[in-house]
Amino acid sequence: MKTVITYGVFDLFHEGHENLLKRARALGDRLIVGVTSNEFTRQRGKLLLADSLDIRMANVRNCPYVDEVILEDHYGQKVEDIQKYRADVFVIGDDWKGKFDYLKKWCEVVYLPRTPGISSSSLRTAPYPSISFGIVSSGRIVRRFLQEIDHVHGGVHVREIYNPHLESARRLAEGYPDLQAAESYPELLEKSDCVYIASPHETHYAYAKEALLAGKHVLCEKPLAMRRSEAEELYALAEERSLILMEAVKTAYCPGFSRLLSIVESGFIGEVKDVECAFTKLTDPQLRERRDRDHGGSFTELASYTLLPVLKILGTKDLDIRFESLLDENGIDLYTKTYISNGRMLSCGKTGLGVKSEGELLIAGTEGYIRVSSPWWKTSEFAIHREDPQDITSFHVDYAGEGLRYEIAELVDRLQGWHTSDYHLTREESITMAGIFEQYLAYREGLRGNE
Ligand code: C2G
Repeated sequence: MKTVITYGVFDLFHEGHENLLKRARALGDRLIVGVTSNEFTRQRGKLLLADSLDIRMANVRNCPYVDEVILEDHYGQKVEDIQKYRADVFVIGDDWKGKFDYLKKWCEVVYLPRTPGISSSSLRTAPYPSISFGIVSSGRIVRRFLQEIDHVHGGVHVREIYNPHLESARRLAEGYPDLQAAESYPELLEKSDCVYIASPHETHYAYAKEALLAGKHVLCEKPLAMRRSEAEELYALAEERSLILMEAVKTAYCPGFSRLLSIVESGFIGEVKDVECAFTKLTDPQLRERRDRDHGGSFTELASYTLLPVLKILGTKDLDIRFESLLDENGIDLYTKTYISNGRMLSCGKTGLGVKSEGELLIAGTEGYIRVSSPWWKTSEFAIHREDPQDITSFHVDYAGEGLRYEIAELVDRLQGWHTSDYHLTREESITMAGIFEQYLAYREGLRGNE
């Protein structure tokens, strides 16, 4: 009996997949198909999936040429499976030509021609064939965004960029053949489905509001707004118009952070009692965030990150909030500690600009603690510790590139309608953050008054 094995994601199962499986089965007497898990698919760089794993496996199982379906969830598994299932032939489409030659040590390797004209990617973009992003601002983050969006293969393109300093947008656009500098914000809105707002903090609210009023989806850099009422208004506008509004706190959308939260929720460390985290940076004192007396400082710059695990774990209700800041001679906070408690759990988030500390996140519970290694906001390595110092369970989840690809992928997922929940960063969490920014700015004003 000749066993054939093949692997694939099989998202939106289509005739290309079926043809491949038919020809694979014809090479032997039994066909085993490995369907790649969501997490492993993502780890291999494909961020968008329309179908759940259950549906993808069921579609493959229902295909008449398939005898057995297995799950593929890690690198190196093919080598194990070929030996375990005594596979004689490994088959894959010729888009992978040469990539699996190392398997020839164990079995025959066959690359079959792909069926032309059809792919999961082209089907995935069908509901929203092409999503045009317009970017507001041309600061440091924009180049990163342009690199990261290339990793989200869902028909997303950046076409327009706008900066009130038109010259600066033009200069940036020159480096990218598909990018145009818009002459005005309304022009950018008119030509885009969706805007990414990465302008200075204090301008976010106005840009986001104008975009929503013009019927455009919004991905807005943090902080979305500096007042609770502004954030509430923006989410209400988005809801009325069935538009997506997302605050780009990138940690919220990265796979490692989601895994961490799920582990906390599942009671691995018992009841959580404390959350401590820090995000500090040594930056050039000439930068905007060190000079802008009204909107600069460590809190406005970095607290969106430190507030994230706190609100995720403590929730948004009945919070008691207290701040302690050290201001520089311009009245800008160089270092701030934010203490938030809800009567059952405590927390402390530290932000610093020009002050450096360890960028760790520690979550203490009644049965142990979780330590997320620095930089915790790019969540990748974390470990669960218990009373016995030898008792450590470690986790590693990939964090790819600059991490912005995860929030972009989430936006595309939601635009395409594959995923409708905002659980990674809820409206309530985002609004609560805006309220805490408002409270902080009032606290800092008070401190300045005392000087
Ligand atoms: N395929 C094909 N013709 C198409 C589209 C896909 O023959 N028009 C083949 C692919 O070459 C692959 C299989 O169908 O052999 C599954 O394709 P995908 O779902 O795109 O999965 P892929 O990314 O190739 O996953 O670990 C291996 C991977 O999981 C392979």
